[in-house]
Amino acid sequence: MSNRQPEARLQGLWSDLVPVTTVAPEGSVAPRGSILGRIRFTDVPAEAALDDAAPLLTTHMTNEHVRPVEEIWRTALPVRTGVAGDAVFAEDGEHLFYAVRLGPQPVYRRPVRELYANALEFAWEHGYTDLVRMWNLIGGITSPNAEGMEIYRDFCVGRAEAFAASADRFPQLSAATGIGTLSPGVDVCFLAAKPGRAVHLENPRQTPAYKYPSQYGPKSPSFARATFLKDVGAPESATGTLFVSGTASILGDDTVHPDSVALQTEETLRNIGALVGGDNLSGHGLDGVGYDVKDLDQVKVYVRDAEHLPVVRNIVESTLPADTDVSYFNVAVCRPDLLVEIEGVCR
Ligand code: 3EB
Repeated sequence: MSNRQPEARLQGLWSDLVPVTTVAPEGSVAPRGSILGRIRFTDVPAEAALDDAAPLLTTHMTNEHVRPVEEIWRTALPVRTGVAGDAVFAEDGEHLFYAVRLGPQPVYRRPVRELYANALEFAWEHGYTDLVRMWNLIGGITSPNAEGMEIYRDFCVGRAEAFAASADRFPQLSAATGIGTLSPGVDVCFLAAKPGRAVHLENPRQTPAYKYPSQYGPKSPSFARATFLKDVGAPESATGTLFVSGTASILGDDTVHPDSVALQTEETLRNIGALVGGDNLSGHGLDGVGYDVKDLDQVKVYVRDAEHLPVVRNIVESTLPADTDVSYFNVAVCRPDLLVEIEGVCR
């Protein structure tokens, strides 16, 4: 396997997390801001590390069917970076980016619980008590662990135990993605913020994941369908960024259209439309803000079977504007009957 640099960058993933002008002291940072964190989607995994003085998570999520890409989170504020155990982090006083890789395990439950406990403890200690967006990139997601339990279910147990143990500190779950990778092990990273800016959303078409019945696993997945992050210094205003979780062809708690990738893609886009629409946002106390599925950007599309890539691309490209940043990954989704999952950001 080669260790080459990504050939392509998701332009839209050069993201300013905060409105530059309102918070950056004049001339204190480079015009495009500092890097808070990077996620490199490439053909070999690596330990989370500081690279060029910025946190870098490297995950094995590309193969011959898709292009390597890099997601970059920027901020206009001065950044402090560091190492905490196996994890790397950066903070700017408003936001925290934290990234860590857990190598292959016979059973994930306990090491995942410890990873999450450490991560939540770190965020709490540094004052980043609003979780905003979490990514859980899981090798062999629908394969059995050493005890025969599906790795995603095994992962969910450890994560749920960590959240249960810190429920007094983190009573609210944030937007997240749980998706397959192409190497064993689990890559986790997240964005968190100082308190008072995050509003977590559910989807009117879907059962909250934390209420999924036990047929999907002994512990329900710990995430919300989206998180709205209000702009810094605008607690009353409805301006901000909406982080849309990995979304699939699920209605209620049921997978729908198990045999049609086209119908799954269309249902997923309808789910996102219902999630980001003004009715749903106002139902969560966010008045005067609402989006259309066409506003989704920094899009990641996960497709289980390589032969489905063309049909999924066609539907996504005919739904979203031509200048939308979309990246495709050929990885497994967390239920064997899910063929596609889509996430993104609305601004
Ligand atoms: C779903 O709706 C699809 O376990 O963190 C989506 C987003 C999914 C996040 C997670 C799982 C997760 O249940 C799977």
